[in-house]
Amino acid sequence: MNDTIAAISTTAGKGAIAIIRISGKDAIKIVNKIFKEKNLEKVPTHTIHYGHIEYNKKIEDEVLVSIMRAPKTFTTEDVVEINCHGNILVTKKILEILLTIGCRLAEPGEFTKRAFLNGRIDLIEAEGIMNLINSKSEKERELALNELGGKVSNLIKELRQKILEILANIEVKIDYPEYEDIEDITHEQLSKNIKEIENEIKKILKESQTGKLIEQGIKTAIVGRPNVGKSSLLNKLLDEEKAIVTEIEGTTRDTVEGTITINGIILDLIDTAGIRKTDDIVENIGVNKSLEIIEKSDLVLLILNNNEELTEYDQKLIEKIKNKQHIIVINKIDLPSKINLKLENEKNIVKISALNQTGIENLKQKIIEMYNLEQLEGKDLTYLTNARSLALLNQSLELINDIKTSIKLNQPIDMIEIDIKKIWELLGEITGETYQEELINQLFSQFCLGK
Ligand SMILES: Nc1nc2c(ncn2[C@@H]2O[C@H](COP(=O)(O)OP(=O)(O)OP(=O)(O)O)[C@@H](O)[C@H]2O)c(=O)[nH]1
Ligand SMILES: [Mg+2]
Repeated sequence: MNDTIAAISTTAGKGAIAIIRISGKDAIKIVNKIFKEKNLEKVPTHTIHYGHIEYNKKIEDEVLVSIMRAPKTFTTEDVVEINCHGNILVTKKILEILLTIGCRLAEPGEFTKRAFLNGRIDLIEAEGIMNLINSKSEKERELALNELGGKVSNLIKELRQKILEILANIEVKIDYPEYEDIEDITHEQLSKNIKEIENEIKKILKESQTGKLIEQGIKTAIVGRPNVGKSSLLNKLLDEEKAIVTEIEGTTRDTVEGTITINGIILDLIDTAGIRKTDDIVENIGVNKSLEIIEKSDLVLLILNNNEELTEYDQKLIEKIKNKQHIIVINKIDLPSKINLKLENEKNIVKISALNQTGIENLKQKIIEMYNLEQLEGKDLTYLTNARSLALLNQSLELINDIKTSIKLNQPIDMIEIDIKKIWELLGEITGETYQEELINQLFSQFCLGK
């Protein structure tokens, strides 16, 4: 942490401008050595300076240099940003010079890591930065901004505060038994307190499921026998002729993918090869892949042909998707109905004609209902999304179950207190208030270089 780090903070492609970022106690001194026009060590903080980078009497580029002195900077250290021309040869050259005259190349995520270690942001905010950089939809961007802005952190901090109060109550009685006016915390009281904490954790976990949808989208597989109209449906949903449609069975042999957004949620659509028994080697590989895709997807759209009786393969597929989130789509309703489908208790059936483009909106509406996407509009997106945090919340719930058992068994309060403390620590790992160095290194290494 004592050295001064540098990295190119913009992407490697061509652009009008690229930014090289330098952070550390010698940041200004080092850049000053190659800035031609003026003495940057003398300029006020948070100012921008026009000039040239010169090294070994050679001008390398015309630049704007931002000087930001500690502590009001991203890392809380002295930070300099060089805006140069956006060509990889130019940026690399300037970076090389910086590395020769005293900077060390930053590791991926090291700027953000310093911001965290110096206490400017917590782990949820750091992860928010990463999520913002990686966000693919408008909703995901909003969610990341809430993480970044500390809203999500506050949720956890409030929960920890409540636990701390319970702990304080217990401790006071243990440390000062002579104070008669402090009431003993009873098992009954404790049980009530723990129930409250449990409810809050469960609420965050439940809402986080939606967060996961926003972040990861819904992997949607379109499956069915050959020729039922899977590719036709994909094309209609995407509003482009992405997959080949013919009257020949087995047209789609490998998967075709596309993406649509419904109420801000990304649907990753995968059109698959029609499922049947075949001797064609290529088609057979496609069929097996289709079966695999069913396993891996979040939502299955099983397409059946309204104009044909169900076959053995249709039945097999209905059986296969029974325990998955699914919608049965009966296609070709423009043709006479010959389908003999009896499905009691099946709520999710939609009838369409991919050819005439009828029922497509109903299908979308069904998906909106299934995932409560309606409610997502205007909803406060304050919840945790990453697997690390969710695992910690689940561990906390397990401990709560242990505590509930201990209370039932009337175990001494100071024994139970140990588990309560553990929950407090686990929740601290979410925000990074309690952390292990190894975890921190691993986490920040997932960041982009220069961030
Ligand atoms: N009448 C009618 N024909 C349709 C409809 N949807 C698709 N078809 C026709 O059915 C045939 C097969 O359509 P595809 O979309 O290629 O079917 P698929 O399920 O992708 O078939 P494979 O890729 O072979 O598994 C084509 O001739 C389509 O024009 C529909 O709603 N009504
Ligand atoms: Mg097809």
